[in-house]
Amino acid sequence: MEFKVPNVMQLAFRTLNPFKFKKFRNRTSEIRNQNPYLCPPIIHYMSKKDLYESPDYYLADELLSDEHKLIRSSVRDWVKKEVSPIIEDYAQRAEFPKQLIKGLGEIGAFGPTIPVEYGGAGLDYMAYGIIMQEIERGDSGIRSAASVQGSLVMYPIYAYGSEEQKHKYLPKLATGELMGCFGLTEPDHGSDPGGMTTNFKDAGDHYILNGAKMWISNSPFADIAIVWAKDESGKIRGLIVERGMEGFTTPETHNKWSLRASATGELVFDNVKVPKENLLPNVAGLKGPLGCLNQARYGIAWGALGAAMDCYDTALRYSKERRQFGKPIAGFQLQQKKLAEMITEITKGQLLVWRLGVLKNENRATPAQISMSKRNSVITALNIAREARQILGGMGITGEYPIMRHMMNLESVITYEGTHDIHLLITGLDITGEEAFK
Ligand code: TGC
Ligand code: FAD
Repeated sequence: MEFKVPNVMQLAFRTLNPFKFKKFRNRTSEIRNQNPYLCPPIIHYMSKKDLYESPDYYLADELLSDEHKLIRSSVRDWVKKEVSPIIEDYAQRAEFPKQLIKGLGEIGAFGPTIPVEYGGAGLDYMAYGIIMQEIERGDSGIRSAASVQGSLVMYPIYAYGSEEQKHKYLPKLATGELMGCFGLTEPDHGSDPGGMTTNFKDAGDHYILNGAKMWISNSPFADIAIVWAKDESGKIRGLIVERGMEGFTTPETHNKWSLRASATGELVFDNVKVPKENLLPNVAGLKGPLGCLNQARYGIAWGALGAAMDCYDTALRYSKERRQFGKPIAGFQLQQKKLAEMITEITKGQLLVWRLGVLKNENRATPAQISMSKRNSVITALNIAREARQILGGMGITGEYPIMRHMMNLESVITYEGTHDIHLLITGLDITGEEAFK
């Protein structure tokens, strides 16, 4: 059920002062008594209005071009208009808002860096990061859908696919006419995807695919899946599997407390006949899927900071408005410590991802640098969400504000695309030369 704020309410908030507020409250109580749906408690209106302003303590905006700022403001406007008003309801109902797909395509969120000739937006990596940041500011689940589509479905087709595959799939994926998912993780192989058992055999004019993938974002509604499986020699290869192929099913995973507005499921292959032209010809080995993860992890490094900034912005505004013991709680040292530490960590994170964007544009960002940023942004966001929730007191646990939703989402973000531990071990390996995974 989409929530609509009646115009009269919006007007009232624009002109809020203590006198009008009192009159307004009395009037809303009256209306609420007559029709609770039309006028739920007043706090609902206050929180549903998306007042977000991004913090920029070190004037990092000066590091962005006018084009980057324009992209940011249009994506931000889109999120405020299309995502913020509905996302809480969809998260509560554990449903992906499919009506956003078309708009995500229109704002360039699907394959921002894919060249225009294949239907992508042809933007640079800074723009890609900014788009992910603005979308995840709205919700990590919506950013997930975009990350998977752009970095984990379009990117492998673009980087490892044949010209026919690129022309067949990329333009439709860029608009959202086709949606995709990425199958790497298996029930018994998560952090260690090299141990996968999903496999395919040569059966003359096609392959026969068997196995199962688990925890797959977008799987329940995806039209195609990029599936990583071992060939008869044990080499990992990528296959494009299409919905409707006999023996291919995508059961949905239920009962998630996290990423509730993102659809997650399995991919099950029972003797699926895959045409030979659906093999990605230009990559073999674990570096295929890991190369895609570099793209997606880069987007998360920016995206998670978006969630952090939303939590900070919400908590800062609330702390100035909420009064206890006769003054705003922003005036208490304990709350200032929380807020000051939040803005410090956000500022550090902003500078880190900006520099990573420069390196990525120059094709100099290493996978280990991307790991460091993904890990740093996600733990920063999770810590900020936890502290911000406390600043809101009891209100912080409700869906009236975005913080608890962000916090629960981030529990997935810290696990997928490589866990917090795995990224630390990647940094450890990079600086010592000693592998500590095995
Ligand atoms: P290892 O022996 O180190 O490497 C095997 C081959 O891969 C190469 N390689 C990479 N290539 C490109 N990018 C990277 N980041 C790479 N890391 C390694 C490596 O050079 C080697 O190449 P070659 O030519 O010598 O064969 O592999 P390992 O088995 O020891 O594993 C290393 C480890 C643990 C770091 C890796 O497996 C890993 O990253 N594990 C985490 C798994 C993971 O991140 N899964 C994510 C699944 S997808 C997902 O979560 C999507 S969520 C999407 C959403 O909703 O937003
Ligand atoms: P495990 O690998 O079993 O890890 C369990 C714990 O052990 C973790 O704390 C981990 O850090 C630790 N650990 C593991 N190995 C080591 C080690 N060597 N040293 C120290 N500690 C270690 N996958 C996809 O392929 N496609 C998707 O679209 C996708 N979407 C997802 C969406 C959601 C909501 C979630 C939750 C997951 C998704 N994943 C997806 C899977 C995700 O990538 C895996 O969950 C993740 O890689 C971790 O694997 P695991 O859950 O099996 O945990």
